Amino acid sequence: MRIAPSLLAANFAKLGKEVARVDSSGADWLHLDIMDGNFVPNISFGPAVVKTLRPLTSKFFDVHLMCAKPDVLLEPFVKAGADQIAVHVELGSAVTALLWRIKSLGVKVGLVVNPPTPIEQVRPYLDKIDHLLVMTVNPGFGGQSFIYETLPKVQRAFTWRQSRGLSYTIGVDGGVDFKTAVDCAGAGADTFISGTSLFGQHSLRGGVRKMRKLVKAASCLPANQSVLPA
Ligand code: S6P
Ligand code: MG
Repeated sequence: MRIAPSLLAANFAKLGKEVARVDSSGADWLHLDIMDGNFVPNISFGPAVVKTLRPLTSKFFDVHLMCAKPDVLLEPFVKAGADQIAVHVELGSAVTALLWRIKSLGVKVGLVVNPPTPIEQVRPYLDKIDHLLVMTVNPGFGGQSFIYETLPKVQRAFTWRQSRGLSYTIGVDGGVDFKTAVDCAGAGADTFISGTSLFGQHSLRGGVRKMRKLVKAASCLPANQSVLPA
């Protein structure tokens, strides 16, 4: 069970303080959204910013690349301190090489699937990844409403993991709040990316604690069983 605040919803005017807030929040990962203005219609930040944040926390840096040409960015993000890098399955024929490259750089390997993309497209890669991220909004902007039609994908990912004896984590990203996180946990998600909802709490620590408690109670996994260490 992992709770991952998404930095995209932080106050960028005081990014260092926001990372310190995450550091003391009890969250497991810090989710970092990288947008290139091409794969998605928005731009966020790059490896230079991540590098400046790395000394501020020992939290697991989960880098979500929403980029049309992520190959040139992999090494810079690893050097900047990424612990995991996730690329989109929508990149098609480039995906196999990207997953191998991420692994060869010594960080965990993530694969992301957008709402309109059939979940079957991730199937050939499941034994090559550490993390599967199901987008629950169309990526590009924080603060969007959760798309409920994506939940069956989480259920399929959960079933495939069990039936094939695999151990990838199953994340959900977009519109994840205290209600939708519970619905995702019931469908099989174990990793909850939340931007607007968590950063909107007066106490980030309180928000993380509340979300963890709710998703634990709704989880598909027995209380004593975790897929991977947090
Ligand atoms: C969605 C965005 C996601 C982010 C986002 C979630 O457009 O690209 O990948 O992780 O920060 O934010 P929120 O506000 O929906 O929880
Ligand atoms: Mg994201």
